[in-house]
Amino acid sequence: MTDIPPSHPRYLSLITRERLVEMVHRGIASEAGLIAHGRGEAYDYLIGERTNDFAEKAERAAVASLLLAEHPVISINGNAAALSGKELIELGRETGSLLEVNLFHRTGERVERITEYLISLGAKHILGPEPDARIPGLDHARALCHKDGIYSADVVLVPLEDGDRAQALKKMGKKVITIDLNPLSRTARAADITIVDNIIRAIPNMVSLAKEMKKTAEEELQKIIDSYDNEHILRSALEEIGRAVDRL
Ligand code: PTJ
Repeated sequence: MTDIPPSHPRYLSLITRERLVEMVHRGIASEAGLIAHGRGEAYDYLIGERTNDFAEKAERAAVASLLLAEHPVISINGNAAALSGKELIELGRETGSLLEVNLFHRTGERVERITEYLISLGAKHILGPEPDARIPGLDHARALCHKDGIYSADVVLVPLEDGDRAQALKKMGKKVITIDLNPLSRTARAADITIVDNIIRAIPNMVSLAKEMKKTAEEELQKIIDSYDNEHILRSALEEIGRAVDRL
């Protein structure tokens, strides 16, 4: 890894990049994942590289939805595993969600590597390597999933997702939660809850929220969900981007 001094003003961003590059070499993230990350970084600049109010509200509604779900599943792709593997496992534990490795650029070998990597981080049970169902309406290997996992989930968290698959999951009647720094992406617009935040901030926030909200009464959690308006959240994110000029 390149030696980056912690005093560098872009330290966090630079070590995150280094981490992703290393994960590409380890066969966990895909090469296309680097491009996806670059796009995310650009939007992160525009929202001030912080968790804004609109993201905090979405994170809260997302955690409430996972806690109230019958069968919540967290879908993990290469970038998500590389950047937030440990914290995603913790979120699964705190919300009672199953974890499923589900890839856009799917190869059996990469699913295996990500699964082994998550197990090395402490995951007890990971779905992914032996898919036995398909998401209807999608061709190719990206449709593959587990019957007991994503296929039968009522609520699914799909961070950094491809627009097509997010829409296909919606068509299956699932509640779709995404984390996407681009509020204009097809995924961001298709989802029921869009967290416009960097996954490296969003997941730790959601773990803290889950620990706190686990003790909240179901009716209170339901109120959080009922008062949530994703259209408004996406507009607020775009307004924040419009205010980037004020931060000059
Ligand atoms: O590991 P695989 O094969 O499943 O592939 C994963 C990627 C991410 C490469 C694949 O799903 C893909 O190509 O995704 P897209 O269509 O590029 O969409 C990714 C979205 O995530 C984009 O809108 C980015 O702005 C956003 N994004 C990128 N990095 C982050 C992010 N959002 C939150 N946090 C990030 N760190």
